[in-house]
Amino acid sequence: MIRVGVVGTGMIGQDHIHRITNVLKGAQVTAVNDVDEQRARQACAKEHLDAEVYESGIDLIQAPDVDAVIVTSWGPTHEEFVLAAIEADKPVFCEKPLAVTAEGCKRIVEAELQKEKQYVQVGYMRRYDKGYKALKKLVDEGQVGEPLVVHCAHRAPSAPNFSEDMPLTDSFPHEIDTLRWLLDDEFVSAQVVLPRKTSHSSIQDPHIILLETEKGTRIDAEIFVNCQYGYDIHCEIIGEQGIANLPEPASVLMRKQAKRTNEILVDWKERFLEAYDKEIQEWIDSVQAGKVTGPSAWDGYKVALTVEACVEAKSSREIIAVHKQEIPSLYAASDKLLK
Ligand code: NAD
Ligand code: ISE
Repeated sequence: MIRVGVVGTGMIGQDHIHRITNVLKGAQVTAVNDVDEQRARQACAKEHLDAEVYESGIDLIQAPDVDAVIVTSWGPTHEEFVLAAIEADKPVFCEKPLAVTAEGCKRIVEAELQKEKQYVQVGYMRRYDKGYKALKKLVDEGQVGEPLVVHCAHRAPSAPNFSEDMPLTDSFPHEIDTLRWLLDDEFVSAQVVLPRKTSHSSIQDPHIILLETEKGTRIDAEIFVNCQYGYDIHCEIIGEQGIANLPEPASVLMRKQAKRTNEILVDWKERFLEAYDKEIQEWIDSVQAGKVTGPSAWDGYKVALTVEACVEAKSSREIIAVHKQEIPSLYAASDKLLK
């Protein structure tokens, strides 16, 4: 049984604690920490857990009875905790973002390179979603031919706590990671187009992001985090031979009062429930096997480089190049395994 320590027991931290305790196999949460100690204690009580509550995340990471670490605290704290886990020789699952700057992600990559070992999995769960996996299989088999254009939309009902650039730094990273993986390609440039703003928010919303890849595929993505009507994720790949769409979540089609209706989910936790379960189960299995798989620190770094290009593109209104980086051999091997 893998003894897991969780740093950050907020919304998604509690969710992962719940799934490890009640749904998944092979691990148990034996240690927790949160800057809000009360929240850490409540998270344990909710799951009837007899876990030790640590005063600091670093103490938890260094504790001899913690085998592996989950970091689900606020984004700006991730880098410190991930570096501490690598230093302590412990596998670490870090929710997105790996770090809030590309420089921070690079420091994590360098720490792994120095140890010549991968410790980190980043929480890009869409790679574990059944629909995205089916889409990738189809693309890999060449069923729609070479992908030429991709249309994406990432819509959430409301995001009252978002600051100005968070649709780009907090929501869009999911598309960035998924598209690199789906297309087996890298981004070369980013442009951000700002449409008329919704009156339901004080920040710019929606955004349209245009990305270009090394192979020349063009992507347009609408990120609309106050769309009101639901949590709705779209991805349409236009290939040389045909078009492939991400499947919609299953939902009963109802005919009533002269209308045909389908429900639309409103909560991201529901939309990717199975994907989160699969993601964390595979992480536990990989920890047991002694070889971390899944989205790597390198993937987290590549996402951060693209996010930085998007933020600069938004403020400058120009097309901004995404920094090109050669993949170190440590990551090249595991990258192949994932594809
Ligand atoms: P949250 O605010 O609900 O929870 C974060 C918790 O971290 C809080 O309880 C806070 O007190 C704690 N915390 C902050 N600083 C800390 C520190 N230094 N040490 C220990 N605890 C600390 O936020 P959330 O929605 O759970 O998000 C957490 C992270 O997960 C974010 O990085 C977010 O982007 C990511 N996230 C990912 C997904 C996904 O779909 N993969 C979904 C939601 C959130
Ligand atoms: C949130 O942080 C997530 O990661 C969700 O998966 C995402 O869809 C949402 O837009 C983000 O705010």
